[in-house]
Amino acid sequence: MALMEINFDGIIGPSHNYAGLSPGNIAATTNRGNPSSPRAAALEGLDKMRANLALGLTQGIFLPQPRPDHRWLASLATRYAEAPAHLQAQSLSASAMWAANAATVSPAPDTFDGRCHLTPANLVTMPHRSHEWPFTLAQLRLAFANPAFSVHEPVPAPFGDEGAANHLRLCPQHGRPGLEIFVYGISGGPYPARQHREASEAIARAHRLDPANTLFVQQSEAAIAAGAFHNDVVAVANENVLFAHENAFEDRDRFYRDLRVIMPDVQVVEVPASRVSLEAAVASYLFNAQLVTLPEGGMALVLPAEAREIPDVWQWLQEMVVGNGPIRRLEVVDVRQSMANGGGPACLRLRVVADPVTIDPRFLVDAAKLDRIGEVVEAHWPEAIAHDAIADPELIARIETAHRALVEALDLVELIDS
Ligand code: SUG
Repeated sequence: MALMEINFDGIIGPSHNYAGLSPGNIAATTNRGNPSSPRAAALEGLDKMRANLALGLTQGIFLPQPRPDHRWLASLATRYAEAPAHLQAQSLSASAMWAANAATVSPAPDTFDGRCHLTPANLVTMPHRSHEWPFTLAQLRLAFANPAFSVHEPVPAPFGDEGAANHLRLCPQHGRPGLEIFVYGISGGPYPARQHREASEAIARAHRLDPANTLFVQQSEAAIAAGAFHNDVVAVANENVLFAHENAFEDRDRFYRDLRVIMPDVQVVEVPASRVSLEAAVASYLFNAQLVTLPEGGMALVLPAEAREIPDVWQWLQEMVVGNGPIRRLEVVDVRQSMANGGGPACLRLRVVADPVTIDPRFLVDAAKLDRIGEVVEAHWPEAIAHDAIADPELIARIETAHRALVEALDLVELIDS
């Protein structure tokens, strides 16, 4: 088995818009009501995937979800045209683009049965995200149908689970056994803590993880209150490196102590609050970077362009790459349309460690396939969505036609007609 890390990016759907649906997500609430550019958003996402392919990384995709979600509206005894405005917005959101919230993934080397386990996130805290999981589950079952994988049902409500965005894995190499860290919230000032410890514990049990190599760590309340609604806004890990803000965890000293007992050679690259405040970390999304191992060796940090625009952040990063640490390269990508809803480069991808031959090839991409997807986007995705346009039946018809065109181009019709 040639196990490697594969990043699955959510293709940004044709209904991408700014509805301000996530309290505690400062970018999303601040940009509420602004016009969106779904076409530009999707093209930015494709360019990010192209940049990762150019680094020599293996890339996968997830389909956008059919929107509006008529099944969800029917379960609420309404239909799109008659639904109140907030239900229209919640049923139309393209939020499944943030694939880091699709599922929690435990690679095969970490599990007792030697299979790679995936549990779709229930996302119950935010109404617009709470109806993503059925389609996500169907998509995971199709992409990972091979017996090398075990795909679970989501954890039941009321225990909130937001998937890989609150999960860190440290290991000597991706294909070797690792330490899995589940980060949960208890409270965050006025904002909800979206990841509940009970959900994380249920997933660790279902994934048959070794309790000796599993940690449950509380996210700091200050981080949630500053707008880090997911832990991946303040920390990211790759192989033996943890890159985190000093104030990411509630009891940092204890966490680092426990970490070093299990993994003595862990390298913690910590950004002190005296250099980059939590607020600057949230505004720049410097931790919402993809920390990746390059095929030629060494690690790169794939950062959003916003990180270059905040002087304290960029200065710190410049000093870090010329220092003696494990992260030696910075790659900047432009995902502004997603960023304006609080989703950076790392939010847009789900990492899976697997042998690519065990994955349905329709979910893997090369440059040529990205070009084909780009053509569908150019031809069908709305150029703009104004805030007050979401009630317009013509726009909805256009969104649905665009989605269908992509599903057909990717030969995945069985997924929406099931
Ligand atoms: O759940 N934004 C998403 C952003 C998710 C980012 N993901 C990670 N950090 N992994 C959220 O808050 C905003 C949609 C709107 O308001 O229209 C939104 O859902």
